[in-house]
Amino acid sequence: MYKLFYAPGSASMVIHQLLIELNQPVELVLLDFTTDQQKSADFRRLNPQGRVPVLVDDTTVLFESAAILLYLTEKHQQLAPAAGSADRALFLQHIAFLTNNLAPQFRLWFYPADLGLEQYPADLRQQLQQNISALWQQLDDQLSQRGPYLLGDTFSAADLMLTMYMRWSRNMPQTALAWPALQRLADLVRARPSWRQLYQQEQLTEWAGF
Ligand SMILES: N[C@@H](CCC(=O)N[C@@H](CS)C(=O)NCC(=O)O)C(=O)O
Repeated sequence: MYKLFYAPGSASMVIHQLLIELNQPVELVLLDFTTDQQKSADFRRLNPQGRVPVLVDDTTVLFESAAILLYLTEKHQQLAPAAGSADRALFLQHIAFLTNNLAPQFRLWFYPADLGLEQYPADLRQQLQQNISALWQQLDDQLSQRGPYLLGDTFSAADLMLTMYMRWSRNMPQTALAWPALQRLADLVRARPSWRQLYQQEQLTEWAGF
């Protein structure tokens, strides 16, 4: 059985929802961020950065949500296009785009300490919001041309990842739901039984959409 180290609503949620979608039983190990459990020596042996998610699959220990997502979709041959296909190329591009662009902006937004700051001055905060909004605009343009999912008519694990990032914007001055094609994709993902199960298991409430 898989073991997933997680914190509610964090970068582990895409992997948690994916495992539900794949119908895979999983042992969930909750890390309490309020007591910095993710920085313990034991957990750092699994991920030296002390961050979730970490997936354990027998002797394989994997961190980085994008790598775990690709590993699981490949292993179970579901929720990702076949290797070598044109859609696969697009799928890989989406995963790389999201983790190389949205994720670092959100990391900065939520962790000013990464820049040695306790909190951001207003102009820096505004700049981060603008950077994220520009990415929402790019994704919305793309989805308006070919949606409702990132792969057009085909739902994939990339949509789970995008929805997770959208959720993180819920308390920002401009939330991702201000963009109609993004709202449509979020509504589709949030209508899935896996989303409801995820919310129950992680005891999430905000931005439920159901
Ligand atoms: N690039 C990593 C980022 C992981 C990450 O930043 N996780 C955050 C939660 S969203 C975390 O564990 N934060 C705890 C900390 O930094 O102490 C991934 O996508 O897996």
